[in-house]
Amino acid sequence: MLKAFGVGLLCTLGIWYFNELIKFLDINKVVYSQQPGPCRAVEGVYVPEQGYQGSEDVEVLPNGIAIFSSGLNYMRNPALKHVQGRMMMFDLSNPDEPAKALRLTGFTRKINPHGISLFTVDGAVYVYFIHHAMDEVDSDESVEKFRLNDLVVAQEDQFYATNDYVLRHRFLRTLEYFSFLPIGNVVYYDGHKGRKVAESLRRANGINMSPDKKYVYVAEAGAKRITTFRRSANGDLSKVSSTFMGTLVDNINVDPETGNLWVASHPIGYKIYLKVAFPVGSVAPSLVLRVNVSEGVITETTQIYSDDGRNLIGSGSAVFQNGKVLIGTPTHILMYCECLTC
Ligand SMILES: [Ca+2]
Ligand SMILES: [Ca+2]
Repeated sequence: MLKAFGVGLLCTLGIWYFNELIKFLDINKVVYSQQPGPCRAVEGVYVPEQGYQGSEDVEVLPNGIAIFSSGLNYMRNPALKHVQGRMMMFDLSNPDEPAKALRLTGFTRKINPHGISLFTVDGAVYVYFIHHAMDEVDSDESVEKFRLNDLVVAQEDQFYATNDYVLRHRFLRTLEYFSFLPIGNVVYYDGHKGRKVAESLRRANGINMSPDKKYVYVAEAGAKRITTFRRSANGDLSKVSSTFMGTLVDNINVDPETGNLWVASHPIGYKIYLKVAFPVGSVAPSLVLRVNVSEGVITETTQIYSDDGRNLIGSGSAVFQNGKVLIGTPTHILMYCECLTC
């Protein structure tokens, strides 16, 4: 009897896992190309003799200056030794000018920038970004005890950040990637100390906040869904809704006027995994969505841009302003589009 129960349990778990794996990999999915208007690569991201530097996370200021992270080597992959970590800017009101590197002062080490968040106070713009130290040895004392992906600043030096991997060894992370276990989380730093404010997430990736700061949006890439939380005065989060998007959601930007989300994603699971594991030479498609929300609940989703990977490899972030869209990628170009249909 006990043996039969054990076999039944194993079979049930096996069927569940197989079903999750098939859903995640998107083996039979086809992505067709769609552009909202004329699109082209921004100059300055591709560096001759060094190659594509990437444009992982992009945000834009009200004056049209977009800030983005470039040269991410998230897994410290030797194949990406040609990338140089830079924080860069691009002027949406002067799109024929190339992107330029920002000069960082007071930080002498090489940067390896990932998710970013801009915060403005008294006319001064603060650029916060996740930095993965390249020379760090994994240890209990390591700053990479957690594996941060993105952050959103709520107040000066107070922010939420996502942990997309919890396990720390490279091999264990591969197992974690395909385990589908809900072990990711969101942490909140209140200016003095950090604490977990949301748990049981499946590879929490992009994070952002509504313009009125009532809601926090989290992209759960491992579950292909966007989860909304309501903020408490002390920074705690309580879940409002969770919506399956059918694509590996990456970074989220919020339109400051409408509150709509601009979500970049990876529509074919196995292709973005291969792109991360073998960044040079492999191709992954792109999909950008505009997501309408009302009181933290998704009400409508519109496809804005898609590509099978020939023109844009692995869309990781998208931002919209005044009829123009910028689409970032972890290891490829930064795409500029005029959006005639937005
Ligand atoms: Ca971000
Ligand atoms: Ca991300």
